[in-house]
Amino acid sequence: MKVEQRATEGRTKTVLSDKDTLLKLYREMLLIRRFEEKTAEMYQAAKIGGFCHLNIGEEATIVGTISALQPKDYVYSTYREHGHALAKGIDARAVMAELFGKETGTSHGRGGSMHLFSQEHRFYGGYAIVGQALPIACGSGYAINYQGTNEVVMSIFGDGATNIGAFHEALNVAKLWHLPIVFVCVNNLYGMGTAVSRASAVTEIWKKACAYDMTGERVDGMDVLAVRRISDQLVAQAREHHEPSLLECVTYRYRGHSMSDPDTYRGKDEIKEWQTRDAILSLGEHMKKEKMLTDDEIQQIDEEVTAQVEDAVKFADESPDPDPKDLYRNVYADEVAS
Ligand SMILES: Cc1ncc(C[n+]2csc(CCOP(=O)(O)OP(=O)(O)O)c2C)c(N)n1
Repeated sequence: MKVEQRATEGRTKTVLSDKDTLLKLYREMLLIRRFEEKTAEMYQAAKIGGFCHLNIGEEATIVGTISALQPKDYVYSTYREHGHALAKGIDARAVMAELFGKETGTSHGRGGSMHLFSQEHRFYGGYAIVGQALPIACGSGYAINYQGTNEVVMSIFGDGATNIGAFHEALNVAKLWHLPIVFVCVNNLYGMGTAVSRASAVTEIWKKACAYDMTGERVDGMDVLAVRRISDQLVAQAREHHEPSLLECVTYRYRGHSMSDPDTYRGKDEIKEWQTRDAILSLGEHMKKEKMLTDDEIQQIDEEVTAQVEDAVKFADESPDPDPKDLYRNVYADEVAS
């Protein structure tokens, strides 16, 4: 499928050609790919329990959007969030340990795959309910305005979430109150086994922004440089003018909805066709053509990233389980002094 972009390219002046930036984007996408491949392996080996949703195929959308943020900006995600957590700078060890249910994990092993969280990294989860995080992201946006600071909130969700009431409530209030939020819809064309055209009356999700008089953009979510360029603009719009926006990134997940999905609702040819546009391979080819990267360097980056993931697995495996006596810890917040 050829994604028809909006006139984004024409509006965009920035050209992303700095070698260090491109290398960083490449390495981050590869880390997510290798991390998720290993996660699938560990799930099959029963080291990881519960539900588990992978980001494989969506790396350009993840890295292109989140890399446009500053460390103090906020990210809210969904249950498909391992890649988002890594892109926000959380250590692969802490993410893998959380998947293993260990005390050293981001949520001390209490959250698992769907509930990664790190206050330090301003990564505010990890939500299992479709559309759940959007109004909560508005709360962070409101707090930023109230406190007069200039952080930005990025709220990331799937196409399925845009048919949920909370999506419309959040966009309405964000526009009304001029909240500094970039709403990012990861349109991977399916919500579990349901194609977007069977669930949404409007399949071009960016158009839903017009109901709230909000900037709406659509970008090829397999092209990390295109995603980064438009994200830079929308993040600047949120930071400088406190205006929210909706960005639709059209992408594809190569694997089933979750590890337990037999993936029978779509043809193998469709998956193969999307894989011909793989974002990591494309950026590698682009950098080779521009003489920024050689085959040997690509091999070396892969070895380094693979070693990082192996180290995360070893760390998770050797980490302690939570102590049963702490079962009720963190169930309720500590009492706040009045
Ligand atoms: C309110 C609610 N309804 C139904 C579900 C069951 N459910 C889990 S994932 C999912 C599909 C969501 O698809 P989408 O938002 O496109 O995200 P993707 O999985 O494609 O990343 C559904 C219906 C849920 N978790 N929450």
